[in-house]
Amino acid sequence: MSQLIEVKVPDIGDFDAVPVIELFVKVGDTIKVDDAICTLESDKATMDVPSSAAGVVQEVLVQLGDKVSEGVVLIKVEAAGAAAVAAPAPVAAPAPVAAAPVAAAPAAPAVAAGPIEVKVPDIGDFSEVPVIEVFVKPGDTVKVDDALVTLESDKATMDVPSSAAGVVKEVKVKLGDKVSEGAVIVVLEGAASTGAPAVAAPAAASAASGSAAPVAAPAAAVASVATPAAAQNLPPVPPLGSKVHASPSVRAYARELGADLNKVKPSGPNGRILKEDVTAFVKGVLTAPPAVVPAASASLGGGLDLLPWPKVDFSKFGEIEVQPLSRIKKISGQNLSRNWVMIPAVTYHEDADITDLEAFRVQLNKENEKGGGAKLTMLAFIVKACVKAMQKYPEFNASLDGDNLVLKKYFNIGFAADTPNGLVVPVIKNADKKSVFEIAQESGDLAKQARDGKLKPADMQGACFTISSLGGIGGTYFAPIVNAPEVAILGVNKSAMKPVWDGKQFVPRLTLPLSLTADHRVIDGALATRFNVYVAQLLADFRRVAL
Ligand code: CAO
Repeated sequence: MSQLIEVKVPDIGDFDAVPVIELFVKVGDTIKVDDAICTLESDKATMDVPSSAAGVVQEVLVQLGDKVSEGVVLIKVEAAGAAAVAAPAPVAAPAPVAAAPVAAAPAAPAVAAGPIEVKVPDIGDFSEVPVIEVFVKPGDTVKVDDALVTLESDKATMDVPSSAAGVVKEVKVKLGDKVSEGAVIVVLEGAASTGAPAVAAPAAASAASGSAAPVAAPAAAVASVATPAAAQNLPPVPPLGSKVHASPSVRAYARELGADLNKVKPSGPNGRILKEDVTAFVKGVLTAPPAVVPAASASLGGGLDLLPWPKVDFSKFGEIEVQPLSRIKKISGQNLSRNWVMIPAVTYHEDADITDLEAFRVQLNKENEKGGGAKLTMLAFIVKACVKAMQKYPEFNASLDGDNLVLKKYFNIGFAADTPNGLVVPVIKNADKKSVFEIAQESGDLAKQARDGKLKPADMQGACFTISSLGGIGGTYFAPIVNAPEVAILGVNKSAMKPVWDGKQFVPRLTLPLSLTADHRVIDGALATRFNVYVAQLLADFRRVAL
């Protein structure tokens, strides 16, 4: 008859509320006695919890990141027969290799400098355990808690930390040596010891409780090891069921670098991951060219999945000349590419009737000629109209910051300026507080400085909204690219006389084409069109700006 057996966290000595960092089983898995169920890792120790029962996993009661203590049920296993059930009788578990108590004991008096032997502490039931890694050599300076060697039996991997700080005078073990409690690992000198290592008492691990007849329990219920105290964060989540074979110090090293041990190719004995393997993996990731994703997976939509840029020998087809891109073109090119790719932008078009405004502008400029004042430009009127529209529709004076929308209470307007070296965007600060004359004067000055390459970084910072005017050149409509982190940009082309139906007849009206591109994450189509219509109304009758 089948029966359900709870597999619990056995006695793990002094440890309590230890996070589950790896989980090796899932519902439906068939496991044997001694198969690892999960790995627990505190800041002091990494422990594999082996199963005390054999059978099929019916329930997994813990998740990655859960904190567990002795007695917590990890899984429920349906055992096919009595022979598969583990003994409820307590078995001896290896004691945790205590590292921190050495360093943490504030009361321990400092010992005068001199040779100090660092020995294998109490490692529970283990003896004659092979040394599989040696981390130090003569001349190295070690701190208390630094891993000196890794020992590995068939049940446990343990880092032996140093119980003192100092300079390594002699390393008494080499790879493959078998050591037991009390064996000298290194001799340190010129150091102050913090006292004798305090080790946790050997723990008795109770295996899974089952109601059936007891059979032989696993020899070591918990493998206990020490890690550098610094490593506290959980590593990248490994895929369920995978078993990474690495010492605690290597795990800590991988965690520090953010390397997923499941992806690291082991080169150590029995498929063990060495520190060098982690280093090689990280180097490989950093130096690898961007992966070309096969077309089949491109359709899944992850990443950009772009083909590499075409490499063509143009000289094969005719004479060529190679010119390096200007600094401005290189910088703006990167920004434009990012904005084009990352912003779900839509462009909305509107025609503004500027017949009266243009007549007004020409009239004012005539009057002004006599006084020698700044020439009024259409751009200055458009800046003023946009500020008014942004005051009415504040979403246009905003930036996305994660899940937040940052609404600005100031009105700085950038305008695209074409220069011999490329496009720059000087900014008219606090345009809401400036007159059209002042804006015309300032934009003229900034445009000149831009063409002369004299703009300072501060002149190009802090814009809330941008206007790109091609009106002096021509064009009908275009689709400008939003200048992130702004959420909208207004493109302007050359005004032209167009026949407009006034209800009775066609009349010639000076029409200004507007092209508003807006970030759809912040501004939807209805709002964008309202903004555009409002700007057109303001330009059609500029008295509205004063309202
Ligand atoms: N319709 C008709 N005529 C226009 C006009 C418009 N929308 N805008 C300007 N003009 C006229 C001006 O009145 C001026 O005529 P006059 O010499 O007879 O007075 C002439 O065109 C030249 O104007 P301008 O372009 O030099 O001056 P501006 O103040 O309008 O613009 C600036 C200044 C800096 C915006 C402009 O010089 C510029 O660099 N524009 C290019 C912007 C750009 O490259 N945008 C594309 C960026 S990519 O998205």
